[in-house]
Amino acid sequence: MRIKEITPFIGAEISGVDYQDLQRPEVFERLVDLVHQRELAVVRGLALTPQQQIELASRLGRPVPFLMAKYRHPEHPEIMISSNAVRENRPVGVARVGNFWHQDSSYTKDPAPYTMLHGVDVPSTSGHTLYASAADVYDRLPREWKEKIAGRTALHTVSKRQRISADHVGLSIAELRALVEEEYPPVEHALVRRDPFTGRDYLYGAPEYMDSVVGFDANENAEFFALIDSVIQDPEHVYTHRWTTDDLVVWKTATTYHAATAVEPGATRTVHRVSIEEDGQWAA
Ligand SMILES: O=C(O)CCC(=O)C(=O)O
Ligand SMILES: [Fe+2]
Repeated sequence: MRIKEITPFIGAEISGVDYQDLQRPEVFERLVDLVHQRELAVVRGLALTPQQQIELASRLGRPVPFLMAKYRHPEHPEIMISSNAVRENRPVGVARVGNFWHQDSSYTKDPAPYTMLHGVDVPSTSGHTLYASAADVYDRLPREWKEKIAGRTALHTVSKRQRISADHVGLSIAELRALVEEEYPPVEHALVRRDPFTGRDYLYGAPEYMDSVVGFDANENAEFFALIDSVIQDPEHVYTHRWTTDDLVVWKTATTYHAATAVEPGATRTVHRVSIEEDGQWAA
């Protein structure tokens, strides 16, 4: 087993382990520890069946079946197929998942703490995933902004990113908005939180999943969102994960900002995604 830090800010990469090796508790615990300490861990070249991916996920917590049943893996509801492929005129999975900067499911009250992706069919020259550490983002905020946001909360919402589905045909934008608000009412989260594993403060909230900071006026809000967009996306502090087949990538959802990049025309990309709820075992 070889381990290296990917960047000084985020990520650890493990190579030279297979599924059998990960059955050894000390090897699996090393992986979990790297996720906790580095926000994100990549295991390169880990061939896995869907069943094995679910087995690994269930040692980290409780895999949760994806909300929309039609995009679940047909035999394994815990796996969501994130894919732009089309087979027999039907989409194999959900296309364009997470193609904007976000922290997973922050618009919900209690997001699952881990996400795990397995690269099943991945192009090498596009469809990368960008990652930034929310603790590093917080560290890089100007001091006056750290003071301005101290103790504040923000309203998180999925409405900016709501997808139009067949059920929505005929609705006005206002009606659609009302429907989304009913299904996913805005939730309030503290803007600055402390990671129990590293003890570091981190920023919680991405502009695409936030409505506003409570107590900010429209100008302050716009200024703050523009600032954090630029801090999150600073190329010097972003890790670009270029997928290779059978990469397993695991991250802490709260402290990891990420964005999937576009897939080049003509290429297909399929990753298997498992969202993992806390079951207490790894609570700090
Ligand atoms: O497929 C990817 O590159 C990541 C998409 C994403 O945001 C997610 O799976 O949470
Ligand atoms: Fe995501």
